[in-house]
Amino acid sequence: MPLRKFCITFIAQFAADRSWLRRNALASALRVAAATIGSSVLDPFARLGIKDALVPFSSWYRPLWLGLGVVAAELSQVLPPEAIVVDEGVRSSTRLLRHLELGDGQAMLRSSGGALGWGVPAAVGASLGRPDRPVIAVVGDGSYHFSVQAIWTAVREQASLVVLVLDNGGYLAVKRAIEGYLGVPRDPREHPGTRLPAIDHALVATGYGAAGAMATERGQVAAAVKAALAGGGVHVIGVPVAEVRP
Ligand SMILES: Cc1ncc(C[n+]2csc(CCOP(=O)(O)OP(=O)(O)O)c2C)c(N)n1
Ligand SMILES: [Mg+2]
Repeated sequence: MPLRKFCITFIAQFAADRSWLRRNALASALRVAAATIGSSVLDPFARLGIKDALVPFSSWYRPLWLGLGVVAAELSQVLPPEAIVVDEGVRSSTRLLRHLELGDGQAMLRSSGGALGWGVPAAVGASLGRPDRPVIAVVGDGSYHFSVQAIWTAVREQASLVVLVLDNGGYLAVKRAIEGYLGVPRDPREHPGTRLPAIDHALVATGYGAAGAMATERGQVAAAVKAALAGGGVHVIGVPVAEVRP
């Protein structure tokens, strides 16, 4: 198959695929293909990062991620009046908090320290300490995996909580720190060890006995959180989100 036709077929298949995980896997494959072939056709896509490369096609392409404003708005819709929200969203936090509407009876727990892995255990503690109040943790995909085993504790201790994993594909804060060090707004090069592609965070949680779900489209965050709160127990919801850059 000529290279041009291969590329068009590949990107069309990528865009049409309904599975977010498969689409990410295809994006990774495209990067590998670009590195292997070194083609002038594929290189721009891989160098820019596939998400950015697809922006021009956004009128017909269903995005891979949700905007944080959308996530916050949907969460605000379904937060019970006495909810406790735990935030370890790292780079996503500012935008999330800007759009999240919290009332007087609702509480927000955050850490002033920078040690990752605080969020999920803090949410477990909040739930065990205040079983009368719904607990919702919002954590980065990296932060989640720093202490994911706390999900097992939560299940074992019969806690009730909902964990939203904001999946921006890895350690964005580390990438941003490298760019800050270089003094550039965006460094298109690969930064080794900063990507966490194609992890099914919800499925990992099911291995610990929790319920897992994905929210990939508008309306699904609100629906998934509402259903999780109604059902009780421990729920992890994976939410692909946009990278936040200044
Ligand atoms: C215990 C610990 N290890 C490493 C770091 C360095 N670190 C700071 S932010 C970050 C990435 C966090 O990733 P994620 O939770 O996905 O948030 P994002 O930066 O993508 O918004 C890392 C590894 C840290 N702060 N604490
Ligand atoms: Mg991340």
